[in-house]
Parts: sequence; C-alpha cells; structure tokens
Amino acid sequence: MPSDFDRLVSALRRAKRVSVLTGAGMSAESGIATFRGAGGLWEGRRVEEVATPEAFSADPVKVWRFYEGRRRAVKAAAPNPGHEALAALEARFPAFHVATQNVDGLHRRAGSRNLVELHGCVERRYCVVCRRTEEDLEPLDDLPPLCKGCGGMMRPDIVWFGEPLSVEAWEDARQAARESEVYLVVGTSSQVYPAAGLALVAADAGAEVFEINPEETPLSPVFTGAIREPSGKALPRVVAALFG
Ligand code: BJW
Ligand code: ZN
Repeated sequence: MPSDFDRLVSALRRAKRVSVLTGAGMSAESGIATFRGAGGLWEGRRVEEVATPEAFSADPVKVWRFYEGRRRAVKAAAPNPGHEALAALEARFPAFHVATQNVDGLHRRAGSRNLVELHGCVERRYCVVCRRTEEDLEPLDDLPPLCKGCGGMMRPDIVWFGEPLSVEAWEDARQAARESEVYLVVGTSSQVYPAAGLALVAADAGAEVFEINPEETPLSPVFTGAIREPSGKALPRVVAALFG
C-alpha cells in the first residue's frame, strides 16, 4: 500500500493544474498563533467575539488593540519553509494557485504570486467613510487611527464574521478550485465558510484533494488522503520528492 504521501507525490507528477487553500496552521511555524488551537484566545476571548463588525462598532479601540498585537507579530515574523516550498512549486507547474485565509502576508513575502488573500490583510486599513486605504506595519500612535483625507475612522482591511468576501477574490479562488487536478488543503480547521467549501468545490469537480495538517478536521473524511505533519516539514518534503 503506498502511503498518502506517496499518493500525493504521484498525483502531483501527473498534474498540470494545482491549487492550494491555506489557513493559520501554515504560519504556526512562523510563530503566529492559530485561531482555534492553544493560544488562540485574546485577553480570554474567542476570536469570533473580537473579529466582528458588531465588536468594532461597540469598542473600536479594543478591536484596534487586538490588531496592533497582530500587526506587531506579523512584522516580527518571517515566512517558514512551508511558505517557501509553495512559492517554489508555483514555478514548476503550468498553473499553480494559492488561496489563503491568512491575513499575515507571508505567502507574498515568500514569493507566491498567483495568490488570493480571501480574508484581507493586516497591513491594510481603510476609512469607513471615504474608503481611502493605507498600507504599512508601523505601530499606530493613536487608536483608532483616523483618515488623513476626511477624518473618518479607519478599520483593518479584514473580512470579519458576517461580512462577505470580495467577489473578485472569491471567484478567483473558486475558479482555481474548479480547474485543479490536485487540491491541497493546508493548515486549516476547515470550519469557516465559505473558504472551507473550496475544497468541496475541487472534490466535486474531480480533483484529488489532500490535507496537510497534524490534526483531523471535519472535512478529512471526504478527502483523498492526508499528510499528518506540520506544513513546514511536509511541503519541503513534497518539493524534495518531486524535484530534489
Ligand atoms: C497546522 C500546524 C502546522 C496547527 N502545520 N497545520 C453556519 C454554517 C456555515 C457558515 C456559517 C454558519 N454560521 C455563520 C457562518 C458564516 C461564517 C462561518 O463560517 N462561521 C463558522 C465559524 C460557523 N462565515 C462568515 O461569516 C464569512 N462571511 C460570510 O459567510 O458572509 C456571508 C455574507 C454574504 C453576503 C452578505 C453578508 C454576508 C466570513 C468569515 C471571515 C473569517 N474571518 C477570520 C478573521 C479573524 C480575524 C483576523 O484574522 O484578524 O478569518 S476568522 C478566522 O478563521 C480567520 C481565519 O482565516 C479563519 C479560518 O481559520 P483557520 O485558518 O482554519 O485557523 P484555525 O485556527 O481554525 O485552524 C488551524 C489549523 O491548523 C488546525 O486545524 C491545526 O490542526 C492546524 N495546524 N499547526 C499545519 N504547523
Ligand atoms: Zn476618509
């Protein structure tokens, strides 16, 4: 019986079109906490209680303090060997797409280019009044930051619970899922929709879907196979097996 790792490598050898969905586990080895694992709480609260438009309306300074912590962590972090492996794979396939739920920008910093950030990015913020955007990771002196154009309040450019994903980002990710022969689901608990549903779109369209995650998830039973290892170890192993 070939292992799931061997089956994944054989599937990738045959494939021309490969897509990847990533989640917080992808950046765990860069020192960025996941949402639903240990360390996923902020001041004793679940992310679901802080990352909502209602929480922001009720107490913008509190939500901005949460994001200042995230921005500081992201600034100090660097892509890990898993991010680098995905960037290396992009150069080796005629079509290679990454859809990330992460807002840390680490795929971009690692060199992935055919990339969509489904839930936004902590580097960006926008004015809730005139939509003017700013982009940096410098510490913010005053919270909440105010728009230099109109004086309105700025908010993080993040998709919070109950908010729609950008239509372009979603369509881009869905098309990549539909067209892929191999689909990798890396470091996500597959609990947050619509992103989690991309793996089902790929499976329905006939892709072989492999999960890279030390833990099982609710969607594990429908996937073709699983590599139960941290992505920073498994993805470089895939690159080495294919091209090493
Ligand atoms: C490793 C590892 C290692 C550890 N290597 N792996 C009921 C059913 C279906 C849907 C809903 C529902 N009720 C509500 C909804 C909708 C809701 C939703 O899905 N809720 C569920 C929780 C039930 N979704 C939404 O609201 C979305 N919008 C929407 O649906 O809009 C509809 C609409 C249409 C039209 C008008 C208006 C609305 C938006 C979702 C936005 C999610 N946003 C967040 C932002 C957080 C704040 C921030 O980043 O600053 O995105 S929430 C948070 O969860 C974040 C993540 O991207 C997302 C997913 O989490 P992820 O990445 O999977 O992380 P974890 O921590 O859960 O898992 C980590 C995994 O890594 C684990 O499995 C570990 O084992 C693994 N791991 N180390 C590999 N080294
Ligand atoms: Zn403004």
